[in-house]
Amino acid sequence: MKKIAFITGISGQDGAYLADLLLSKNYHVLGADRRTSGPSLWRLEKLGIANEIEIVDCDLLEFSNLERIIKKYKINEIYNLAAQSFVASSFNTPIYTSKVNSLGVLSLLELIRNNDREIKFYQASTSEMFGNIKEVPQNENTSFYPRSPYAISKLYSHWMTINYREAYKIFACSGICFNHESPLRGSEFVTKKIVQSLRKIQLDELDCLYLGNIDSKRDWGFAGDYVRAMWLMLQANTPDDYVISTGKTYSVRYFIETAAPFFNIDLKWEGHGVNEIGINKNNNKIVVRISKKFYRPTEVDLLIGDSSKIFKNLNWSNEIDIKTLIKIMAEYEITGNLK
Ligand code: NAP
Ligand code: G4F
Repeated sequence: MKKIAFITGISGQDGAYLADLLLSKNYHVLGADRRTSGPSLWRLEKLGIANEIEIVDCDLLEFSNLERIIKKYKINEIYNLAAQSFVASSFNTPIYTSKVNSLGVLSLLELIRNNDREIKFYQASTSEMFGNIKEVPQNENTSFYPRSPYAISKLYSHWMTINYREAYKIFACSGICFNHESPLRGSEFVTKKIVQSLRKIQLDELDCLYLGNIDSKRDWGFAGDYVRAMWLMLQANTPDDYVISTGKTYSVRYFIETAAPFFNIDLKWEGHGVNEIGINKNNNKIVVRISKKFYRPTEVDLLIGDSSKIFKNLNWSNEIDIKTLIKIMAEYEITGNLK
């Protein structure tokens, strides 16, 4: 009998890579997709797996459809990846963000508690919970100081996951993932925005890339590596929480500088703060400008993870480093090919 995995957020970046991994391990994959006015399964199509997944109509805010799914299928593992995941948006939609990212998770945990406590549960937690960091690098014991409605909503569900594990002995795990990217990353996130815009500049379809704080630093890994960690967590002997990261950190500025040459752009910087500009030395055109519009009311300046616990317990480490990640993302913009 095939194991059944239920993935919420199947239409997102991680949902697609995780589905691909689980199919390769012979799971029956049930993917939750909510109704949207446009096509939502393009990532699964890009990976060539759209027809291998059973899609179920499901919004995390609709308890009744979650309940129908849990009662209908004999689910072995739930990977809760669905979220309003864009930090910047959460400042404008704090109530909506909290409903999906906090109460949506609680609904799933309640359904497991009341229907089938054998179901294993993965919660997509985030390094954003460290926020105004209290130590460098951040590990599972570092205290949290969230700096956005998004991070606060995720902290709620992180603790709820731990509470259901301790109170009801549910196999519930929280993966504290640091930023992970890929060619299938959403266009609103900075890495994808950079490579997409640089490609358009190269093709004369865009004059200039507008960014916010280019000096913030992130621990960027590859999504394909991170979904492997999620799966490993649910195969362990005991449920636990893990930091998933590369242990290296780079600025947004570094990301742009490293990506630019793939698009025949040779960058130099002039000016400071909001007046800083990035000039293409090849033609003296301004290709990067700073816009206050992309600053956040409260920023997370630096993230860098320590994943020694998951390396020691589950033998996980990342395989793709930052330079390879940038290369993969840049080449995808040019060729449109994933593999
Ligand atoms: P993503 O690409 O933004 O995908 C989010 C998914 O959630 C989409 O499939 C989206 O569906 C779905 N969703 C949003 N609201 C929903 C709702 N009310 N009901 C059902 N589905 C809903 O995010 P990702 O990068 O794959 O990240 C996956 C998870 O990991 C998220 O929970 C994110 O917060 C967390 N995380 C991500 C990172 C990272 O660096 N990528 C790091 C740490 C944690 P639509 O397509 O319909 O919008
Ligand atoms: O790419 P970002 O929007 O990712 P952020 O905010 O770090 O959040 C991502 O990673 C989290 C894990 O740490 C996830 F939980 C979350 O769901 C999401 O996947 O921004 C990265 C950095 C920020 O410091 C931001 O201020 O880039 C800076 N930035 C500068 N200019 C920009 C821009 N970010 C975006 N999105 N757009 C800009 O124009």
